Amino acid sequence: MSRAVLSLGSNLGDRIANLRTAVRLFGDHLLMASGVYETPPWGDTDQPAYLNAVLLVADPEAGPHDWLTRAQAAERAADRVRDPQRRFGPRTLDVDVITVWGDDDEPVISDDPELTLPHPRAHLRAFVLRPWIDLQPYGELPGHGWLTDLLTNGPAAAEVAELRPRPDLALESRT
Ligand code: PH2
Ligand code: MG
Ligand code: MG
Repeated sequence: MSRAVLSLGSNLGDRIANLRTAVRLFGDHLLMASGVYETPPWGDTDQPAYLNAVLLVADPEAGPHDWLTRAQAAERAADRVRDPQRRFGPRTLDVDVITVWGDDDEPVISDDPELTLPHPRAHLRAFVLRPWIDLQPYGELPGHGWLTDLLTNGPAAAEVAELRPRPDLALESRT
């Protein structure tokens, strides 16, 4: 069994439709979808606000790289165009693999430059941690500790207040 936490983000085009494209493509592998949050742009701040959410997915057959392949397929389905000059720039859909648990239920730790696990910047990003804790109140970011501690004392804590829940925009959930 492999489970994963995926982060979704969109700040171009029909943002909620782009997030829903990802949800649809994960289909039967989707366990839960978080609430949707409107978030100020992080990193490269000269771009529109994002919608962000987090998915919990599972597939007995999938290895860590399968989640990456599926994430990239979802980005293509939303017509993502990459700008090599602007690593943190605007996009129709970004799907990042945040953490993966393997057959033994242990988190996968990897410094593979194509897929570093857990995601090397997740602990800095309120727009990842806040939706994630919707799904796993006792969740832990491997190597960084409890989500609840990260959200109150970690480097992302100051930004949590800037996130705006969008209960008017829901993603599907199978639970
Ligand atoms: N993604 C980025 C850069 N900045 N800011 C927010 N609020 N949400 C994102 O998903 C995001 C970002 C590049 O991956
Ligand atoms: Mg990203
Ligand atoms: Mg990405």
